[in-house]
Amino acid sequence: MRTQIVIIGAGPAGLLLGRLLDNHGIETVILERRSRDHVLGRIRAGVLEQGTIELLERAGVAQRLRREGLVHDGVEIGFDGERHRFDFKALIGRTVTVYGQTEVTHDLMDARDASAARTVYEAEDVSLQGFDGTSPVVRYVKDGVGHAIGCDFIAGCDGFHGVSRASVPPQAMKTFERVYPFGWLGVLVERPPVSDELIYSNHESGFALCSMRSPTRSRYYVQVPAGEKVEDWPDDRFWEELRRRLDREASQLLQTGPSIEKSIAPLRSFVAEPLRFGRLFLAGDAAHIVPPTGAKGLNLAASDVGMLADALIEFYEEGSHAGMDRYSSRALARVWDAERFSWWMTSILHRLPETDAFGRRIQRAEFDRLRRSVSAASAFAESYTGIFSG
Ligand code: FAS
Ligand code: PHB
Repeated sequence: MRTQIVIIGAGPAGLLLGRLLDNHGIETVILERRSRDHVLGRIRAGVLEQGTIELLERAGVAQRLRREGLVHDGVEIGFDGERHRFDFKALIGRTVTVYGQTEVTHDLMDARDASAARTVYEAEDVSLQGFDGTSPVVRYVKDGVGHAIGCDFIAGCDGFHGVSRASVPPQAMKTFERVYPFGWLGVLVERPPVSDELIYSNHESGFALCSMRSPTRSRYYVQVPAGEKVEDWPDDRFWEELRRRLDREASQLLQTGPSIEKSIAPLRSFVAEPLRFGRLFLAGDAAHIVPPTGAKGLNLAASDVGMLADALIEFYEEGSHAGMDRYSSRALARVWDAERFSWWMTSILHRLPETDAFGRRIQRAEFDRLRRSVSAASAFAESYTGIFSG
């Protein structure tokens, strides 16, 4: 079998890349290790930047997002019982939209299913060969039968634990990593959110986040030590800890209920360089990971995909290699900007081992500076809403 581009992974990065290329008549095959339902069952990101929405519109999958997405003009940050609202619209004229990654994935899957493009779910033992030459081959097993697909290029969109980055010879890649000694315990609950906008809270017991998926469905997180197990966190314990970490008003308005999903996400900062190895390109979590504090993970994946799609379209339509040659450096500039912001936001909002009395005063000073300085608040608004000056 042969195609133009094999995309590994049917998460948001792989599906969005497939759509953007499909719209230019470029043939792709997506190989996904899990079932469609398993991919849709993951509860991940919740906040979309304007740039991501523009890409989804370009991909022709933003209709439901436009109807159901919740446009937010700002967010609130709480510190030891106080809360301050950052009005992005007033500060820099931009907004963000709350629309779950699950819904983005659903919309992309539905569009792909309605097209002639091929997706193989539950593709096992995916392996990559020949991407350092001119005729890459991707092999996989489906229902016990081995298959091989010859292609022009491979897009590794298979997440942090995928096979693509692992297929690159270690000496050809540099990695940069910081693993945080805590994770986020997240709960989904069929209750109205505690506030119309997100509340990021720094409490001496630890970080908490109040988010949502719709006017009737909320998403909450509390920071927990690394190694914690979901089974050690019955709902009552979760609600008690979340209440403790919120200001009085939010704590009183909080509507609790039975969790419909509960999971713990580890936090790390990670970047692999470069993002191109011959005819293999990495995009999304396959190439980098950010702590979710800055709501960048999904948006960064979309940003990579937009750049990679433009480069591949330019190659097929104009025969130019310029975009492909520039992809890694262009994408990495945006990646490191998001890594910096996500690390900074994580460091000012979480209880870190080094958050001694001095560290806590520094966190307080950061909060006060954000509240008092329009330029500091505007810089925060630019990073959070995804303005990249690269
Ligand atoms: P994904 O990991 O979403 O998709 C990769 C796909 O490749 C998966 O479907 C996987 O099954 C498949 N795959 C893996 N190995 C394969 C193989 N060998 N063969 C074939 N397929 C293979 N970001 C936020 O902004 N906010 C959040 O709150 C947030 N929470 C998160 C919680 C968790 C537990 C995780 C892991 C990430 C979270 N993220 C969050 C980040 C997340 O949203 C990612 O940035 C986003 O999923 C990136 O999309 P992809 O790059 O497509 O990777
Ligand atoms: C979410 O709604 O899941 C969410 C929102 C903002 C973040 C992280 C997660 O920074």
